[in-house]
Amino acid sequence: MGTISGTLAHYPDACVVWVDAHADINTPQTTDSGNIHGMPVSFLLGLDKSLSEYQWINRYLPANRLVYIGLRDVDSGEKKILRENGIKAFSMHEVDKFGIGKVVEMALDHVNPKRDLPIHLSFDVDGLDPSVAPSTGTPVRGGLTFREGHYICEAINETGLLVALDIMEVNPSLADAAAVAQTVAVGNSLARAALGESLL
Ligand SMILES: [Mn+2]
Repeated sequence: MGTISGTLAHYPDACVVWVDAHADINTPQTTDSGNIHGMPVSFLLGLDKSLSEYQWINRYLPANRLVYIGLRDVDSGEKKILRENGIKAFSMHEVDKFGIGKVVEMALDHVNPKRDLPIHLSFDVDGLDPSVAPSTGTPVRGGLTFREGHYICEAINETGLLVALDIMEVNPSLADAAAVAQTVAVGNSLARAALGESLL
């Protein structure tokens, strides 16, 4: 919420590419768990303004400037919110069906059709498969491969439009030391790819 609000303050026309196993778009009304960490997108879009703690959010992201990649654990209330607000989402089903190259192209065609808007990339490492990024709080099997995750970052770098990057949910207090080192290394590697490191 903080970083995307900051991006919108500086770049009011920015779009957001949100890579995650989860949609994080519950509202205080739809949530089953009560976890605020499952709600930030609903506050950023202004779908729920009931919590006084978040009334500092005063610029809302239009629903058509958000796109998800990698979803595979979405609550029923969240599915309804996505449908009702016309929010574009590419789940792992679409990644399997079309391949990651096509999915990134379709995602950018939706939020950034003329390739002229600033891009905020929010990359939750649980978008990756838990075998790739194990040290995270809410792992979900069946996620992006190491290369699929990097491809997203590389392709967004190639647009020349990246203005902000979040690498989210790396939690070094979870899992054993080797798994922590692996997850931190993957997070660093994703950041380098987003900032322009290429294979050749
Ligand atoms: Mn997540």
